[in-house]
Amino acid sequence: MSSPDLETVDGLLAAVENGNRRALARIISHIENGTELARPLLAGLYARGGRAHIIGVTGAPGTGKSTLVNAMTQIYRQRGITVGVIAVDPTSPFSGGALLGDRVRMRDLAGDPGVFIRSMATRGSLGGLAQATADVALVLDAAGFQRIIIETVGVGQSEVEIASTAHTTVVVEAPGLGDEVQAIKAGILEIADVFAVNKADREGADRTVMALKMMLSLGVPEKFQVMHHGRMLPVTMPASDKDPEAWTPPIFKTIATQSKGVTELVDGIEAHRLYLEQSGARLLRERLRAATELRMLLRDALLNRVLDNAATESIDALVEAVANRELDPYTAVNRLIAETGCIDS
Ligand SMILES: Nc1nc2c(ncn2[C@@H]2O[C@H](COP(=O)(O)OP(=O)(O)OP(=O)(O)O)[C@@H](O)[C@H]2O)c(=O)[nH]1
Ligand SMILES: [Mg+2]
Repeated sequence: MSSPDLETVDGLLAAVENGNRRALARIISHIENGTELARPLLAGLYARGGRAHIIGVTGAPGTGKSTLVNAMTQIYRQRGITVGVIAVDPTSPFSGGALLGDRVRMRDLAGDPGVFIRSMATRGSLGGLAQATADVALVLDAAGFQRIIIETVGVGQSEVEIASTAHTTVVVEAPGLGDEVQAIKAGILEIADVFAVNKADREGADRTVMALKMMLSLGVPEKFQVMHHGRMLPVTMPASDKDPEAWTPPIFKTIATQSKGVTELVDGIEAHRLYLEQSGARLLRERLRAATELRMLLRDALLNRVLDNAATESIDALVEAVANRELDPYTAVNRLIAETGCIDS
């Protein structure tokens, strides 16, 4: 077989479909660096995607997410299932201690062609970090990885954004980090499909489980609603999604460092995967994902078009006028849109 041409879009696409890891790494670099091949590559990959089950693993710093992802990956591999791992670190633009630690732990999995691990930080990309993560997940999906695990630290909006990329979101809690359940914020409960109470070898794990059960019985915001993942989206729901009782997030106690409870956790994730498929909820999530992604890209595209077409001086002048309160920002925006003629107003 002749060696594949990794300089062209077609060559890269063909190679990645055949499981060529160099092609995989190159495509991801194109996407991360936003090169001119990025868009045509993503366009070509899109039709090849849609098969992987995407699992988001989120939680407060230090709860054991990376250790857990490592243990989960090993269990999937024992079952013959291939896994792509994306570690998202929105806080550090450089490979900091946490990422370095991840690499050391992940070394157990190195050399296995059924595993691909990639760390991502805020870097130049077509969209923001959430979009870049979705794009890299698409590459791994098109490359044939059956499960894609995305680890992200639960800070600010990022967990919600990443969650809109995942089919199953695992929220990781750990006892003894202050209050009972640190991440009990409306946002994180809303996105959880499965809970892992990790560090169950530590005191207080049962209390954390109890606290979670309490929260769940008090009523998690209804799942699979139009407001799912905090976004109001214009979608019609399949009838089977209207039952909010259909899925109650299970809670698993785990000791990631000893791989205890992780088989049960993986089984819980797989049960959710089956639930999504059988109830039709997966289709709904795909629709939500598509709607979110379209809006995000549309917003960026229109913004760039207006900014590209507006004269720098007129933007500066408007900024100045708004800062001096001579003009309100709404009127300023309308003037910019009118001036550039990008959108009929
Ligand atoms: N006792 C105990 N320690 C654990 C367990 N799981 C992970 N740890 C330890 O907790 C520390 C943090 O683990 P990580 O897996 O890096 O946690 P993380 O959530 O990925 O951390 P960030 O990515 O920095 O947010 C490490 O020292 C782990 O060895 C566990 O089940 N029990
Ligand atoms: Mg980590």
